[in-house]
Amino acid sequence: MDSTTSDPPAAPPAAPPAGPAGPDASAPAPLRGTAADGLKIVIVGGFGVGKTTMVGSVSEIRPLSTEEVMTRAGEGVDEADAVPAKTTTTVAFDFGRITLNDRQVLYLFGAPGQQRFWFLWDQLFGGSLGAVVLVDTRRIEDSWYAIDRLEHHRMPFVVAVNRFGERGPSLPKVRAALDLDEHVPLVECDARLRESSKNVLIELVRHLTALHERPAREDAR
Ligand SMILES: Nc1nc2c(ncn2[C@@H]2O[C@H](COP(=O)(O)OP(=O)(O)O)[C@@H](O)[C@H]2O)c(=O)[nH]1
Ligand SMILES: [Mg+2]
Repeated sequence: MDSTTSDPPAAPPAAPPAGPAGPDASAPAPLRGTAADGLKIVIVGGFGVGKTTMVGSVSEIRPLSTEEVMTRAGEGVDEADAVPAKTTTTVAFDFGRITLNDRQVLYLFGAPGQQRFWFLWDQLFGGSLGAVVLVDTRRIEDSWYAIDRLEHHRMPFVVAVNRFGERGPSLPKVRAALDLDEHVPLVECDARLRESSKNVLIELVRHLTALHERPAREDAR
């Protein structure tokens, strides 16, 4: 993906502002003028599983989110009953950014979870390096569709269990319920926490690296 070429030219290199508590996501963090490679990662999973929360916690810019207040029009269409605390919903996608180094920038896209927006997913997958599937253990089956689409597109992914403060089933039980291949990483996370969300992304990058290196190892045999 070469999405950085359309940005205004020659913005002076600027480090993201960092306060005592680290980078402030609400402060402007201009894209470095040296940024050349835009790497894209998508975050998918069922409705209310924490996708918008994860993009928001880990992005260095205030995430662009097309969040709208839910209305009666969604009743009986979206599964709002399963997520009573949820008052807004993503109507297109969430967008966040993380600067990796002077040249490389990671773009995060959170896909809308409701079934009526699923047609957007296949386009969102185009040009992506890999994906994070978020799972709420109270509604594991809501993430089946995401895994099905990713396998269809042969897109590498990791699965992150967002616990919502509940103990829920163990990771091996979640793996069995999702019928996950043993090589697919499965990790715990709290999407509200920056460090935890960051760890999920690091797990995905490790997985991508391992997949990249595996054919070379097999050739060497
Ligand atoms: N307790 C708890 N609440 C969370 C967690 N992650 C998200 N939430 C809340 O769950 C609701 C749904 O999250 P949201 O990110 O909008 O879900 P999305 O539909 O996947 O984008 C919001 O009210 C969040 O504040 C979590 O790890 N623990
Ligand atoms: Mg959302």
